[in-house]
Amino acid sequence: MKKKKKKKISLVGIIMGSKSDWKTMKFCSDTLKKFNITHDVKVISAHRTPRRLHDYLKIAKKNGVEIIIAGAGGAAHLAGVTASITTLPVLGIPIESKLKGLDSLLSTVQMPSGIPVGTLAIGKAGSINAALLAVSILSTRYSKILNKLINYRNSFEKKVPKTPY
Ligand code: RP5
Repeated sequence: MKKKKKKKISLVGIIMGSKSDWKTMKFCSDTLKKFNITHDVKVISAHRTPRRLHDYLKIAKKNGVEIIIAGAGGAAHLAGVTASITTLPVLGIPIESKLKGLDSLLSTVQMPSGIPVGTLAIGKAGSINAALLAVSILSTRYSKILNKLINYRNSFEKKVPKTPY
């Protein structure tokens, strides 16, 4: 009898408003890969593909996704709309835009009370930090991830010189 293939569970779901966001969101995926965190990556826009967002969130929760990371630029409502649909924690990455990402930052961070979005910095730093924050959240539940995070922090400290010259 053929063995049934074990379904790979994604712990993190990365979504972004446009394919053009990938150059920033790739840093998030690459950082999760360093920690061997299974994740899926989708282009889903709150205004261009609202049905896709609803469908994805339904499936994501059923499939074991524990954290959603959403990146969007301009009038960046993707993270907020996502947080309004799901009870999973949502981390938002403001993508650099024509206004240098300030519009994206304010649209993502300024959620009225009731529906929170954990907003990171604009662009690459936010993309990397969203992944690291997801790692940190997951580390409270998964000891393997915690060990990796501790190692990462230790190696990070070693990389910083003690003097500036
Ligand atoms: C947003 O509009 C996307 O997240 C992207 O950052 C921005 C521009 O999208 P494109 O015109 O490049 O598809 O919805």
